[in-house]
Amino acid sequence: MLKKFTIGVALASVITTSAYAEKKETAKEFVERIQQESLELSKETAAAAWVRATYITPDTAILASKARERSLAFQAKAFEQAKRYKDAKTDPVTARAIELMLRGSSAPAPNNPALQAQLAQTLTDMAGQYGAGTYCDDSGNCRQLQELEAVLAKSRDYDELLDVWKGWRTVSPAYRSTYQQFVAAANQGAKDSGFKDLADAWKSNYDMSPEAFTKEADRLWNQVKPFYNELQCHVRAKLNEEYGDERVPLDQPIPAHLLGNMWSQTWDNLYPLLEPHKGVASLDVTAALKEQGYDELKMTQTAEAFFTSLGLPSLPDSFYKNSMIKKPADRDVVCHASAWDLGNGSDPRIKQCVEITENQFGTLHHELGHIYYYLMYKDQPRVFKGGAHDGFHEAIGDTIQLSMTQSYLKEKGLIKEIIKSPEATLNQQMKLALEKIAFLPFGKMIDEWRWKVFSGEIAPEDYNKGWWELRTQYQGIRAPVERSEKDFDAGAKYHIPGNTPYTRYFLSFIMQFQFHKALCETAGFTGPLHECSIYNNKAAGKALGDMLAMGQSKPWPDAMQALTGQREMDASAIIDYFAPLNSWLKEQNKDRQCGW
Ligand code: X8Z
Ligand code: ZN
Repeated sequence: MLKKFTIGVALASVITTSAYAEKKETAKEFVERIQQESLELSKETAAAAWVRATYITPDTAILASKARERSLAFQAKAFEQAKRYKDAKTDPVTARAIELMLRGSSAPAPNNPALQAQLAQTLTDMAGQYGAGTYCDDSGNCRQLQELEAVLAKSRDYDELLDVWKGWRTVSPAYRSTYQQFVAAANQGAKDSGFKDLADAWKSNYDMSPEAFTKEADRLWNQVKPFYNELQCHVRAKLNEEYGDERVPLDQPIPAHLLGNMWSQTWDNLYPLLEPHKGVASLDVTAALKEQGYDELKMTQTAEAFFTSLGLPSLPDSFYKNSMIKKPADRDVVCHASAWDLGNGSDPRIKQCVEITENQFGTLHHELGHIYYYLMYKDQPRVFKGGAHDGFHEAIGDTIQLSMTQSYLKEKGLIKEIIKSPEATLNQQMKLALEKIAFLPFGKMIDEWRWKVFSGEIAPEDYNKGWWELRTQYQGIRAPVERSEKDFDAGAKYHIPGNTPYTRYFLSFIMQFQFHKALCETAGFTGPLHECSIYNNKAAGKALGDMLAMGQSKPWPDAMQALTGQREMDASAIIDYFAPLNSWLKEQNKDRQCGW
């Protein structure tokens, strides 16, 4: 999750300015005052939220929730004031600032203080319950999420997989009604801020109308859908070989617990089952990290070294001092990885329960992508501190990971030899597609569900039914056992109780290939993109850093253009990147009945 404390989140309740003085304030003065006050208040909100996320107790719930409530009260008031400047004649910078202030945050403040409290409390409670979530099986073996995830990653035992899949989903029903209360309060907040509902508010963050954004996301999905369908078809066939016709019928959606991931969102843990050419160019980075004694710190520093190789600055000492990179043994924390922009750019931190695996190594790069965004835009006015849009923020660290090629890994001693052959390319592409292509429909459907929940199209009594309809429609997967409205399967995914919008990741997974392509061109690379690494390339680093430094001071197409020369999001880069795998999959599937 990307935590940002923009005006939306952190506005103080201490406006003492009289109505008369407010009236005389120019738009520019108004923007300056609000930023100042919001900065002041955010110290408290952020400190409380950090302590809450890294120390889950009933006491920290009270502190974080109260701080959030104060912040919402300020937000509501500032929003009311900002409306007056909506069409004010002013300079372009101030006009952009006002426009951003009038955008919907992920949880806009309702005007009613009781609803502000309800919003603050429901959010704090749900995230805490998710973070502390534990499943104890019949034999009294109690495990938390990352332990359960490890089973899904490795085991191929149908019943064991089913047990942990169902087990994790015993945690979320406890906050199903809390979620309903959250929706009521946040929807009211969206309405009080001039939006139809919370979905409308979320979709209004992309420098285009909400309607245009819906179409845009659909357009991108339609670009990648045929490729996803090929992948799904092939994976189903391989799982059918592994588990048999009864468990994985060839004309049905895939049972969700067999895909190597708690939410079936990325499937790269199935790579051993799906490796096109057995044993060619072994890519077991996890084993290498373990063998070479990497620990949490060394993994983080190695990720940092990629960014500094581009000419970007070193992380401040405070980053290592204040971040949480290891799961504490003695207390509950929210393990879901996140990056935090504290201290007005001077105290960036990550929070991640790092394990020594390739996946976690990737996530560290992802989080540092957020951190480098914070560092590069730290001198922007507060209101411009943010990604060009939220998908940009999510895409930076992932773009770097696309440069972790065989040559890079060899240089770091994480693989023994570089193997260049069509077979090796296919293997690599399969592994990456199981992460990047498998993710796309998941990235899209999460907010499809929420948009419908917020608009009322999915009623509270249909939460679970609506969830599984979309899971099947988009991903071609199904629940492995009968589910009911006693369950809250959407709530088993962090971003639902954490209330982090999710379309950002769908966009990111598409844009990161555009970014990779552009940076490789800047670096003067002329070969196939899957062989390009921008490691050590200062020209690419400069192009990236310049874009990051813009923050959200300009509409996102300007940032996109600065980096790529294009003004649009476009899936052709990701499709082209995977061209070898795409044609191989079509060949594999030619006698199969695809679809579900
Ligand atoms: O939540 C995250 C990051 C933090 S912003 C670890 N991601 C999504 C997820 O885990 O579901 C990264 C990719 C998708
Ligand atoms: Zn992120």
